[in-house]
Amino acid sequence: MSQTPVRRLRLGAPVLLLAAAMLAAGCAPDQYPQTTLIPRADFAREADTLMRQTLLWATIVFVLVEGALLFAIWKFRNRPGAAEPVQTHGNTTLEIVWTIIPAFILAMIAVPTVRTIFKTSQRPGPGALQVEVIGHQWWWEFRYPELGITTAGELVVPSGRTVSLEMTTADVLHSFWLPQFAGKRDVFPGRYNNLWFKAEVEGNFPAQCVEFCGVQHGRMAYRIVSVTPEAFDAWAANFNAPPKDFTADSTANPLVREGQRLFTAKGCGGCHAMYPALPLIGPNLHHVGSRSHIAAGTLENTDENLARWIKNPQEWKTGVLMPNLGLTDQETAAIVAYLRANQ
Ligand code: HEC
Ligand SMILES: [Cu+2]
Repeated sequence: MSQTPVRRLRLGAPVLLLAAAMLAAGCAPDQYPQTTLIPRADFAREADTLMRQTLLWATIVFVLVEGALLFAIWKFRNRPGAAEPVQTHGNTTLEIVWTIIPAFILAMIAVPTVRTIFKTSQRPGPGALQVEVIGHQWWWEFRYPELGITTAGELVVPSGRTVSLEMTTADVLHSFWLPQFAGKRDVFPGRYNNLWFKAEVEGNFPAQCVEFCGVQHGRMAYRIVSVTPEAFDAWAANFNAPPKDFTADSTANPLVREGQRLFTAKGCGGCHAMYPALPLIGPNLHHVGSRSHIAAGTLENTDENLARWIKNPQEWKTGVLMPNLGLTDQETAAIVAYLRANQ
């Protein structure tokens, strides 16, 4: 009998598993993976260097200890007629050596560890871009006090400039993580924790809340969008422009005007602000049309996904704190057009 089907299955299984995992994740692989192993900022490099140094010492210890163990097993294995090996009780030289060597290795790990802890706990100096990070069930809010900006889901930063994050939560504990740029810090109600980094590259990087915070913790993602300083200034200037009032503009697209009317009539404005710096219960939606993702970084910002979300947010994020407002397809399309026009 041929074994081909079995072999094909064996080869196919890992490929199928990978495909299934990607389907489960619901997305194509990101341009940049969500990993700490490719540092792209000063803070992340500190942690990475420490990790590599510690790993090096651990590898040396592992090779020496396992090597000695294997050697002893081989050398003193039982052989027919072999005499009992020499029995040693107490050897001062040996004891001094095996106390000094581990003490030396521990010092080689402890000194850089403590140094890195102190260095990464320092507050950045003046000139850093201040951003307030606020965790919510289940999305992250970003406020730029110096720029008068409140936004959500995407932390936009200029590359080459230190960003100082003051972080807290509006409800339960969450943990903010910048995989490629810095470490993780838990956020607590009524307390501010700091984290800082200076992005070395531009790009759109995925990240994820890392403290279990309720039913939709898994879909509490966000993006770190690093852009050139010029692009950042342009983004901030554009963001600061007040929202357009299409209802007052008789030449505006009627669908967009209807969308703006519905946005107020259906109560969206009770939870969502359209003004640049106004925080409300839900994410600030000023310029939501220009974000790369919606639903806390979990859905690509296409017209289809925006409509799907607005029509029934509970379908994608069960238990989410945005109610299903029972909109018709037409009403949804009008609101999508309005949100898109405001960017
Ligand atoms: C009771 C408050 C509430 C109301 C009313 C409400 N929302 Fe929301 N909305 C939220 C919350 C909370 C979120 C964040 C959900 C999450 O991702 O966990 C959200 C998320 C969103 C998002 C995604 C934003 C992003 O960047 O991820 C959009 C778009 C949105 N709402 C549009 C609307 C529209 C349009 C309406 C009116 C039809 C509306 N919302 C009504 C609370 C509300
Ligand atoms: Cu969380």
